[in-house]
Amino acid sequence: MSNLLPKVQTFASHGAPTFHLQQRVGIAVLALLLLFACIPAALAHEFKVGDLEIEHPWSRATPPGAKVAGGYFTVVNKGSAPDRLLSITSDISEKAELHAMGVKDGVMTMRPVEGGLEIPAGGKVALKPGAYHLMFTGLKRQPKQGEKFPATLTFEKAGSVKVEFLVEGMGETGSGDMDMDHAE
Ligand SMILES: [Cu+2]
Repeated sequence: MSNLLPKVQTFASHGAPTFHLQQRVGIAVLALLLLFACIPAALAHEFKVGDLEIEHPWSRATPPGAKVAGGYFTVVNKGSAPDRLLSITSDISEKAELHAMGVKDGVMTMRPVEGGLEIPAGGKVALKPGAYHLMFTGLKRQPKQGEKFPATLTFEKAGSVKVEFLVEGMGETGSGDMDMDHAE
């Protein structure tokens, strides 16, 4: 690295054609760097609104005729005040509900979360199979593996943000998943 600078100066002193070549190589290198810089961002698949980061929203392909699909993601709150996930809308279903899992009389059940889901200041909440999750109810069509469908999440303080749910395979369960009957 230490002998690079004198060489560059030598080339530059040869005049314009060399300079143009160096400039072109420089642009090509820059383009490559930009390309590689963009790839991790695309894979990360995350969205931001205010102090909140929504990481990797995903759903699951459903069998023909299914009326519900799950929705999962992690919300990270980088702010110093708690926020609250209030509602979700998507064109893929009539409604989307926030559900919590719990045990009632020894049976795992799910119930709607009343009053929204708190995202603690400086904390995070993971929506995943077997825990808090979204339920897209009244599906208008079946989500297909590999596609992304848009949805809007609305938070009490941060406001609304458009996200995209990546549809994973039907067998994608995540840890602790329960084979629940989601019928209403
Ligand atoms: Cu549910």
